[in-house]
Amino acid sequence: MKRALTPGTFDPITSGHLDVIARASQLVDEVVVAVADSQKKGPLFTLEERVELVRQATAHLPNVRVEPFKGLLVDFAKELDATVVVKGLRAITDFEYEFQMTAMNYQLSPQLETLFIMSPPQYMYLSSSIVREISKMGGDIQQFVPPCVYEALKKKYANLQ
Ligand code: COD
Repeated sequence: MKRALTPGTFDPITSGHLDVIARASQLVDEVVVAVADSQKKGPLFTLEERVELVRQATAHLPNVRVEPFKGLLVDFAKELDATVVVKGLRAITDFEYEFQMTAMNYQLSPQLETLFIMSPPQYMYLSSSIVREISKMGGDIQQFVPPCVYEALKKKYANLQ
């Protein structure tokens, strides 16, 4: 069985993330969406909330499951017997950061392959941080996120006001 990890912070999951996960699920037997703790990023949603939103957003994809993780991605891949990491690549600004992480992961675990799926044009500039900002300022983010995230963001910012 070929198992891939699609890791991220998913704070929150966007349509761009979902596109990568769905396309990865066509390539392997099973995709595990690995939701990182990412405490140093000071996420808006808790780890449990992010996992739950990813679960709801990917419920229609039968070979996708969602797991939280803390610690190194390479260790989590070993634990789950995953041999591939699939990530999304947006416009050029992503490249240096992704390149650095891929190079370090390769040093730590050469047998773990990293594949990149290029973002389609409509999601090329979409990020969780932009979605959070637009939502916080009352803008319409419906076209950028799954419905569960739209509702969760509305609720989160209403509670924070
Ligand atoms: N279109 C396509 N892809 C997208 C889009 C989009 N619109 N938005 C995001 N993506 C891709 C990103 O390029 C990334 O590959 C992935 O989705 C996740 O994005 P984020 O922003 O949710 O997550 P990040 O970048 O914060 O995730 C970083 C990790 C959690 C993967 C990384 O920090 C990690 O592996 N942490 C674990 C600790 C570890 O092993 N550290 C050492 C790394 S060398």
